[in-house]
Amino acid sequence: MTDPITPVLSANWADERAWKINNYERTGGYAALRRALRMAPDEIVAEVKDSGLRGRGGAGFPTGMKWSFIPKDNPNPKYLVVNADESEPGTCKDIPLMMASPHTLVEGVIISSYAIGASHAFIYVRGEVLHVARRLQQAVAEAYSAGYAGKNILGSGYDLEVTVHSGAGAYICGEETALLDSLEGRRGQPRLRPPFPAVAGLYASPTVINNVESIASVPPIIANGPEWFASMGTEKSKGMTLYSLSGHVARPGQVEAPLGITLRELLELTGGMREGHQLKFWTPGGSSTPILTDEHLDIPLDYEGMAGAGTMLGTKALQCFDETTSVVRSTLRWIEFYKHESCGKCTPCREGSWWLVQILMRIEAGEGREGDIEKMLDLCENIGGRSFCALADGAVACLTSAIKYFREEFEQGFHTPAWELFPYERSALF
Ligand code: L3W
Repeated sequence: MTDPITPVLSANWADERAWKINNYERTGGYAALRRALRMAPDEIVAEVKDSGLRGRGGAGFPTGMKWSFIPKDNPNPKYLVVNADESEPGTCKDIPLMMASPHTLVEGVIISSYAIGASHAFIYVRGEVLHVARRLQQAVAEAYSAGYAGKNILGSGYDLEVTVHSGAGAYICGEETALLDSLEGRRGQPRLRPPFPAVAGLYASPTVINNVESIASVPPIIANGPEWFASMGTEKSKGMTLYSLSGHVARPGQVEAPLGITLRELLELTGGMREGHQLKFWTPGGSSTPILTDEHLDIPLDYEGMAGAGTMLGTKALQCFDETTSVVRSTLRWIEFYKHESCGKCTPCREGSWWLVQILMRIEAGEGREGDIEKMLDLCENIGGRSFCALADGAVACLTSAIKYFREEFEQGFHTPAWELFPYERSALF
């Protein structure tokens, strides 16, 4: 049994050549695929279900259950789509994974496609990260040459095409249905769900869309068995996972640890906050998840623990801010991001995020007006839950939670600019 802190996904990241197929094979790579091809597809789905793996892209939906939604009697081709459009602020786990060990993902793609009966798999990579797309293309080409992809994979009779597709740099295309529109050659905008992609996805055919980390978790599950994976983590949040640690911490970067670890424990493992400073607030899953404070340091980083604290585990992007940070300015920066990235399809998100930026800008400048906080909260109520996709919910989550914990800082913005209250930040800016 693996020690709960022994890395799984990042096990070979220290090897600078781990991305070459022969190095990956040397450390047991593609053994899981060989095992999988001897199994019936349904057995693989059952193993993934039994492992308790939940989607690592933000929502935590059970992966095996999602796979089992693919209708068996639908005559259309089935597709697997990997969401590699990592763009959530603070989130930096899939890109390092694909750079360090692209074959972990490629092997996961082939096993997962076989399990759901897909004939074609697409890896949709964020447009800005050309180096990642190149690395994946090379890995996919190596997999074809080795007989792991293409026709009659390892003599099994199973055929699979794998395509790496680069996006054009829009955050919204990380939303699964906007991603499908983009992949089909259209402007990426969310579709109404249901139907969910599992029933009508790419080209209106049954499609499984999973995050990079979810698919990369499949080979170790098939190699070591579902009980091994389920032995790590907590009762309902199983396995090891990648956390992105950033902000005012001593050692930012990716940390692999079990679900259910606390931020206090993670900070102890990684050297804590930068010297002489204390944690003020943090995000559990990037800026789309409500912020937390130092009161929440001991809450388990799992789906249940974070829901109990009124937030979401999300992408596990732990952005930590110390006492030198203006919460007003951070919130403004985040909402400017959502305003910029709103696809414009839904009025509450498109217009509401613009209005929030206007009000936050004056509060940041110390020119807030009486009633501005109530106005923002009212706007948030009319944005969240009133759009096609979760971008709108994400846009307001940071603001409502910031007001909940730091209302007085917003009120100070009625008379004092944030740069006077937090002079350190000003010197950092200019
Ligand atoms: C079939 C049903 N399938 C649900 C599937 C659904 C999807 C998955 C989860 O948002 C979150 C969001 C961001 N039949 C189904 C079904 N499904 N019911 O399950 O669905 P859902 O709607 O719960 O979430 P979502 O729309 O996938 C994801 C949060 O993640 N987030 C942002 C992440 C950003 C990135 C990025 O940068 N690329 O990942 C951060 O926390 O706010 O709440 O597959 O089809 N009955």
